[in-house]
Amino acid sequence: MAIEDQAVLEAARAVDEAKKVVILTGAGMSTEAGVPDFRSQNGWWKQIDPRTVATTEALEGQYGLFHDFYSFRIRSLGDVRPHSGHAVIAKWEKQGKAGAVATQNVDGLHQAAGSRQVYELHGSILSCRCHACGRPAAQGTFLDKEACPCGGKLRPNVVLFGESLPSGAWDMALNRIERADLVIVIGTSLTVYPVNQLPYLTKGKRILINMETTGEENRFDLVLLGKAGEILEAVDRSRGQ
Ligand code: BV8
Ligand code: ZN
Repeated sequence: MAIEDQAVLEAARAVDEAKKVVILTGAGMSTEAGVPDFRSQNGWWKQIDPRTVATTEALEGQYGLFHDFYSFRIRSLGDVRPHSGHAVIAKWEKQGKAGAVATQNVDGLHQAAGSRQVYELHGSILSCRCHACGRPAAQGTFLDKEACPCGGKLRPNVVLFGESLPSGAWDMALNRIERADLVIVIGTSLTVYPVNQLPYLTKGKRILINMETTGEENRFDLVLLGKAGEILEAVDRSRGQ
């Protein structure tokens, strides 16, 4: 049996044996649905460094660039649909197997695939608000580059660099990970703090599924290198053996 098949079988057994599974995902979970990630070859970071645009400085000082970056991403989500890997995770939740999904993604694909316990640690691009007064704003109003009635600038409800994470989502994700007996980390370079600390806060088993190595492999019990969708389907097919 090929090594990777052995790893797939081991992962399937770990899922079968686990009572409380938490899934932690990053941008690599969305690329097979057509959403570019941030740091690999054709990721966002290659064209534009989001660390200079996904910031309150850009929002307040370079609104044109900020607005271009986010309106392009909102529009490109238009016909994006979840892929088979999202469907596997939603299925495991329905089977009472996967307890929760903690995601760094802002695209809503886990929810679109049917996952219900989703903690959006970096917020969501699907809704907007006024940066000055906090009043909710329709996505179309943001896309039309209109200002809030108070005169403030509109922005998506994502967590920008330098902003703190939504405390509700963070507390719930932390609580579930601390109590989990299996945490599966999928499609993240583990470079963004503080989410990159979460995998190590579980007493349970840690599995990493990623296209590239992250340098953190030695901190995981099992590492499967490859495409999230394909690996999740293979693990799901191998369950019950
Ligand atoms: C905070 C929302 C404090 C917006 C995002 C210096 C050192 C250490 C830390 C810092 C530092 N300077 C500043 C910091 C803190 C900073 C940080 O970590 N910076 C990094 C860049 C060093 N963090 C923050 O600012 C956070 N806030 O710390 O607040 C605080 C506390 C109290 C009060 C006030 C403040 C906020 C961070 C949130 C930023 N917002 N997103 C938006 O989306 O536009 S981050 C952004 O990066 C996305 O959310 C993205 O998901 C996230 C993480 O990246 P990944 O998901 O890992 O994506 P990436 O492309 O990197 O990796 C994808 C991986 O998948 C790759 O490895 C690839 O190989 C793999 N892959 C690709 N395709 C597939 C695949 N794998 C499998 N299958 C595939 N098909
Ligand atoms: Zn306002």
